[in-house]
Amino acid sequence: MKKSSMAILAGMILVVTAALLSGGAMSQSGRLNVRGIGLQTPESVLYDAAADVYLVSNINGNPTAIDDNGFISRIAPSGKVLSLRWIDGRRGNVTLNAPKGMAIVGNTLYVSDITAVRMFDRRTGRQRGSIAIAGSTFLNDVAAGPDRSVYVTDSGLNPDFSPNGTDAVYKIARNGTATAVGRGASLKGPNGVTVLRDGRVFVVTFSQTGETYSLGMGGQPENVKTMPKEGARWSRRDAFRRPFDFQLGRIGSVSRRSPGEE
Ligand SMILES: [Ca+2]
Repeated sequence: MKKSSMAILAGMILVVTAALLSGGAMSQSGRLNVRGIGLQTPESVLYDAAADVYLVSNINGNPTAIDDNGFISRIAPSGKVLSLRWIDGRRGNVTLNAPKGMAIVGNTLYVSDITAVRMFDRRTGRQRGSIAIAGSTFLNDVAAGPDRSVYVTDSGLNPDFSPNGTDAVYKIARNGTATAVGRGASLKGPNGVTVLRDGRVFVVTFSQTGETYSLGMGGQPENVKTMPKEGARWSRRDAFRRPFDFQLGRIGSVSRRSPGEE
């Protein structure tokens, strides 16, 4: 290869790298991969339809560490990073350790954070307080209910991911009061949660048995379904398909990864 060709090639690589660093790259399938932007243990993605932006929760470290360094990124549908640390636990006026699930009700963004649910202004990112969930250990997914309530799961896990029995699904009423609508080891580590318009609550388990179920009136699992096996492992989804899932595919590379990875 001639020297001049090498120079051109080197230039091309730089352009591609710059494109990746600046946001996303559209693949032939139409999927947009956002990487190389500084995400830290990205956990979940929420589409804010009113603002037409994607919010990405970043655990940034261990999922149970009280390190106040979690952050939430704001990304445009084009893949452009509007603000990597839009909400940032490292700021003095923000408490956020290991953000996981998120949901929006009205103009409030709810974010699970180990043993509390943090609230932020959906428009400005300003913190609007926090709701401690007594007895919880590993709050995970968050979902908006039909009556402007918010549901949050507790997967009941120790820092080493062994079960500890605090398994529960909590409902936070509009006045901020949290009550368990299901509780106990029979819930098998509630992970993903979604709530239908009729109020039915569906849960995906964290456990390796790979189950989904709806919560009965007494808070017990009903309509238990086992998910298909993927190779030797059970599928262990974090979330259900929601109406905006087709859009989630546009930033498909944002998914659960090992701590420290991007
Ligand atoms: Ca953290």
